[in-house]
Amino acid sequence: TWGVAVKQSRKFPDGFIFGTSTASYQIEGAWNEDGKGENIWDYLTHTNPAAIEDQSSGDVACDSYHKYERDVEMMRELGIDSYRFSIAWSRILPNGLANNVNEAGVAYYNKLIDEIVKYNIEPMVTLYHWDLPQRLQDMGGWLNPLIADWFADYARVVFDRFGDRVKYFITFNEGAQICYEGYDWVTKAPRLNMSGIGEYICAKNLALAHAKAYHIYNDDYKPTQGGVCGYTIAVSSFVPLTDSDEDAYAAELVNQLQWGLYTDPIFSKDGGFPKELFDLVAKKSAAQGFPRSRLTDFTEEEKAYIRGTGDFFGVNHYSGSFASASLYTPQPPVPSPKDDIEIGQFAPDDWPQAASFWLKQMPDSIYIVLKNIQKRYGDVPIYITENGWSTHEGIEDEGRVAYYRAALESALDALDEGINLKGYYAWSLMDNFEWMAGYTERFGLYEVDFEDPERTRTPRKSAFIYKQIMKTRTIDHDYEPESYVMTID
Ligand code: GBH
Repeated sequence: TWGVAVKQSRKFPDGFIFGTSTASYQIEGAWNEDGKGENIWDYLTHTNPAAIEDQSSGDVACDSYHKYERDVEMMRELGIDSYRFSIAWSRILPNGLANNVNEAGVAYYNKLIDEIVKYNIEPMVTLYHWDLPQRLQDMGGWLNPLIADWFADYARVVFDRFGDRVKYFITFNEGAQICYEGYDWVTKAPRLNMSGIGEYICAKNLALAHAKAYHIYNDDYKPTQGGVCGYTIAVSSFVPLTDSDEDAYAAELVNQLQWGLYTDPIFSKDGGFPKELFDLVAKKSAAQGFPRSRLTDFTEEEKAYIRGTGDFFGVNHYSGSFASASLYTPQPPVPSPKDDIEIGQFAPDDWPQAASFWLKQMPDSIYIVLKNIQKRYGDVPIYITENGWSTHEGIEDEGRVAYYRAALESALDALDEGINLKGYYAWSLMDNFEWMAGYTERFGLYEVDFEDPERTRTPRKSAFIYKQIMKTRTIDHDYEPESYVMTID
C-alpha cells in the first residue's frame, strides 16, 4: 500500500545518533579483581543465590573486563555512532568513598574509552547503573541523606578522570527502579521491604544526589570539557483505558508515580514533586496515622537547586499499558505507592510477548512515550538510552527483529512531528546478566555463550537488521541478511 511505501522511504535525520547500551555489573565480571570493592549485587548473589532465577551471578558475566576489545570490535561491526556503558562505582572507589581511588579500576575504563574513541565511537557514560558499593549500603544506601555527598564525590572523580574524552554523562539509570525495586518490591538489590516509605525517602535523596553531581559538572568541568549531563528514567506508555476524565486523571497519576516523581524535580518548570501525587500521599499518610507525610517535601532552596539540572532526558523504553481506577483491586501491603494512587493497569493478551513476563510489544509505544514527555517538559533534548526485546537462546530472533523495526518506525513518527529526539540506543549490545532472571532471558544483538570460558559472542539476525538500518538510515521491512557472516565495513 501507499502507507508502507511512504514509510519505507523515511530517513533518520543527519546527526541522529544510533548506539547500543550495556551496564557494568551485567557485563564486566572480574568482580574482585585488581582491587575492586564489593557492591550490592556481589553481596546479594553471593549471600542469597536462590534469589536469582538460575542461581547465577555477575562474577564473570560477559567477562568484558578482559574482553573489551572484542566488544569494541562488535561496535565496529555494527557501525554504531555511540556506545552507552556504565562505570562500576566500587571498581573506582572500592569502599565507595573518595579517599581511596583504585588506579587499576581507572586504568580499565581508560583503556575501554581509548579503544572506543579510537574508532570514532562516542562514549556515553552512566555513573550509576545499580551497583552501589556494599559499604555504602551498610551505611543506609539511598536512604541516608549523606549519599548525595558520597555520590557527588564519586561523580567528581569520574568527570575528572574521563571527562576529557567522554562528552555525554548520565547520573542515574532509572531512579524509579532503584527506589521501587530496591526499597519496596524486593526485586532488585538491596531487596529491602520498606513499602510506601523507603522509596519516597530514596526518591528525594536521588534527586539531591543527581543535582549535586550536575552542578559539579556544570560549574567545574563543562566550561573546559564542553560535554552534557543528563538523567535516564524508564518511561512506559501509560494510556487512559477510556476517554473519560477519570481515566485521563488515572493515567496522569500513574505517570506521576512511575517517573514524574523522579523527573519533575529536574525537568518541570516549577520543580518539586508532582502536585497531585504529593497531595495524595500526604492525605493517605494522615489517614493512616502518620504524624507527617511519608513523602517528605523539598525545601524551596532544594527545589531551586534541583530544577533545571538536566541537559537531556534519557528514556529507557520497553512497553506500556492502559490505566484506570476501574482496574484497581486493593492488595497488601499498605502503605504502598499502589495503594496511595489506587489505579490499575492492563496490557492486552494479543500484544506479542517477550521472554520476560513484564515485556509486551505495545503498538506505537515510542511515539506515545515521546509525546507524553514533550507534553510534560516541552522541547528538552531526548535520547532513547535503552530499548529492547528479550528472547531465549538462539540466533534466529524474529521477535526482536519485529520489535526493533516497529520501535524505530514509531520513533520516525515522533520525529515527523518535530519531537526533539536526538538518538536511540538498543538494549543490548550482547546478552548479559539480566538481574533476577540471571542468564535465562536474553536481550543481546549478539548472543553470548556463557558455558564457554571465552564467552564467545555471535551476531543474531537482529544485529544484521540493526546494522542495515544504521547504515541506510531507513527501515527496509523486506531486508534479509545474505549470510550471517559479520564484517567491519
Ligand atoms: C532496564 O530496565 C535496565 O536498565 C537494564 O539493566 C535491564 O537489563 C533491561 O531493562 C532489561 O530488563 O510493572 O511488571 O510491568 C527496565 C526496567 C523493567 C521498567 C520492567 C518497567 C515493568 C515491570 N523496566 N518494568 S511491570
